[in-house]
Amino acid sequence: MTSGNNSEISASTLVIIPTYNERENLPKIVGRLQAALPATHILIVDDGSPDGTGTIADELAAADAQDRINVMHRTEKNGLGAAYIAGFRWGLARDYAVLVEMDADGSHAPEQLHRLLDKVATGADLAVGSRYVPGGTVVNWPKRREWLSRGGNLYSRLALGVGVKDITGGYRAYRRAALEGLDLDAVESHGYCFQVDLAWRLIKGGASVVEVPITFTEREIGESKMSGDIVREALLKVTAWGMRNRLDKLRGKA
Ligand SMILES: Nc1nc2c(ncn2[C@@H]2O[C@H](COP(=O)(O)OP(=O)(O)OP(=O)(O)O)[C@@H](O)[C@H]2O)c(=O)[nH]1
Ligand SMILES: [Mg+2]
Repeated sequence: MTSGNNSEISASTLVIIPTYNERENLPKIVGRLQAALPATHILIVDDGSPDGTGTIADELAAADAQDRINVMHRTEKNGLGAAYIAGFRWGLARDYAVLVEMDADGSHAPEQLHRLLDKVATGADLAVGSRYVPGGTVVNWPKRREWLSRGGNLYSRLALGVGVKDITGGYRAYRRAALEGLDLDAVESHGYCFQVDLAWRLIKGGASVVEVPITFTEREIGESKMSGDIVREALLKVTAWGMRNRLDKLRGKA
C-alpha cells in the first residue's frame, strides 16, 4: 500500500462482485481479496446461477466471523449493468465511502486494488483499472479478444471525444458522492457498454476520472458471458451518445 490512509479507506470500501456461474472462481477471488485488503466489505450479487454459485456465496458469508461478506440473490440473469446498479443501491443505502466493481473470474487482481483506492483517496471520483496505459498489461488473452477490446475502446474514445484509454474496463473504484450524483434509474446498459455509460455520465458531469495501470488476466475457469448482443449494444449506444453529444455541441448545449 502506498498511501497512509489506505486502511481507513478500505474499511469503508464495498467491493461488489457480480456472479453468474462462477462456483469455482468465487471462493478464490474472495480469499485473495480478504488476504490483500482484510478490512474491505464484499457484496456478491448473484443472478440465480444454475451452477449453485449463490449457495457457495451464502456459505462464504456464513463462514466469515466478522460479517464482511454479504450476498444479494436475484432471480433472473439480467446482465452485468443491472447487477451493479442493484449493488450500488445496496452500498449507498449504507455508509460506504467507496464502491468497487470487480469481476469474479480472476481477471481483476485484488492485490492491485490499493492502486485504485489510492487514486480515490487523493481526489479521483472514479479510478479505472486500465489495461491500456503505460504499465497496464493483458495476460493470456486470445489476440482476437484483445483486438475487440482495443477496437471498442478506440471507437468509444473517438465517438465520445474522451481521453480514457480503457473506458470499457470493469475494474473500478467510485467515490460515493460520484454515484450519488448519477440518476441510476436512467442507466439501461446491460453488458460492458455499462462501463462506458457510467464513465461517460461522470465525465459529462465534470467528474474526475483517472486511470491506473492493472494486469488483466484471462479467466482460467468457467465461461465468458461476452456475446454478440453485448458487442452490438455497445456499438449502437456509443454511436448514439457520440452523435447526441455532437448535436448538442452544434446547438451550443454541451
Ligand atoms: N449477476 C450477474 N453477473 C454477471 C452477469 N453476466 C456476467 N456476470 C459476471 O460479471 C463478471 C464479468 O463477466 P465475464 O463473463 O467475465 O465477462 P467479461 O469479463 O465482460 O468478458 P471476458 O473478457 O470474456 O471474460 C463475472 O464475474 C461474471 O460472473 C449477469 O447477467 N448477472
Ligand atoms: Mg471476464
